[in-house]
Amino acid sequence: MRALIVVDVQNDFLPGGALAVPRGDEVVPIANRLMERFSLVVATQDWHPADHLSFASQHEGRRSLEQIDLDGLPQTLWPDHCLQGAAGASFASALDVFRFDHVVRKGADRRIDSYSGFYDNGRRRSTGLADWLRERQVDELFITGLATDYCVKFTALDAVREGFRTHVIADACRGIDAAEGDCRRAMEEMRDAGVEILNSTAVDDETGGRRQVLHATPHLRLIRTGRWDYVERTNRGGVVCVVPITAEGELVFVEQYRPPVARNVIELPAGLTGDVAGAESETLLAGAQRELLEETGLVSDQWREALVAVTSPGLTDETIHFFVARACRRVSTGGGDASESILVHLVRMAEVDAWLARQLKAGKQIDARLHTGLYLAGQ
Ligand code: VGL
Ligand code: ZN
Repeated sequence: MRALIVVDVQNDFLPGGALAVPRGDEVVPIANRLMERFSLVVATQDWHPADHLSFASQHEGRRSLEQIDLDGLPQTLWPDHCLQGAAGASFASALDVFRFDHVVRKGADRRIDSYSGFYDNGRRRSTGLADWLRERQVDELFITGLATDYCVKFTALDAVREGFRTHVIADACRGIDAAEGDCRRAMEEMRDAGVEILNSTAVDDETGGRRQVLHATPHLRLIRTGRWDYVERTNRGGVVCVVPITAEGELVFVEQYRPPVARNVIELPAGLTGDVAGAESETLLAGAQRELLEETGLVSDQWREALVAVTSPGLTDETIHFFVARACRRVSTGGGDASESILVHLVRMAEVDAWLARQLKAGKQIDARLHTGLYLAGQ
């Protein structure tokens, strides 16, 4: 799975900004066009407190572009830029920010700068980006943005180190070039580290035509690529499905009315992670635990991530993470949140086939994922 990373395309790095990158504005239309070709887009955002120690203004008698030692690390000094919440830190107004699936803010710790989207400059703290990408099966990254010789370079080098197949899209990047040749040297350094440098036209050719968003709602996008139409979820998390088994060896199913099939459907507890306001960065496991509790009232101490699989690859890019939860025990009534009306069924393993046959006879539908769960429960 591939993802596009748009690095620091923020007002302060555009012509007229506090730390203007020459012709930085030229990457905006290219980034917009590239974003149409990726189903996963991550943006990084330089996000400094007003007293950040990379600012020359914080060091008596120092000027921008001078080098100092900061906490044992070499640090280039910069004009004040990308102050948290200020207009200079906002993404370029012409950038299609609605296409971002995830935003990584960096440089918030005043004592250390953070050029890379993955780690601060001392590799003391991770931003969680590598894990976020791996959780979504991403193994290949395409990087664009500003500035070639700083944040693009450090992001690309860390991407290689984290094991991603990494490409930098040269015509979709611009650099500062404080010293003549900085950008050229940055490109060489990236190439020597194993980064593939290419042009956006090569990405266009490879991805076989643009992704047209035919329609978008808060939850779904209808996409056309070439002659194929399909559906994507807009949510930033993942989809989780739980195979719950009680201490007594019963499987736990849920039943609810599903409008698309106009039937009650027997399913496994499932849901989206990161769809709760205030918990957007919830992990997949935490999301699975929350869904199980909300829908069934059960908890478990024995979780295993059992399978990652696509569900209907002609229809959607949806990928589901299956978790098996053993020795589940009841702590509340379940039944879903206020908007849901969910029945919970506990069925002995040996009786599942006969029980499902009765449900079908009674006019209910059975979710195919349930059968995947039965297989995983037997493993
Ligand atoms: C950057 C210098 C300071 C960048 C950020 O985005 O390349 N450069 N802060
Ligand atoms: Zn900065």
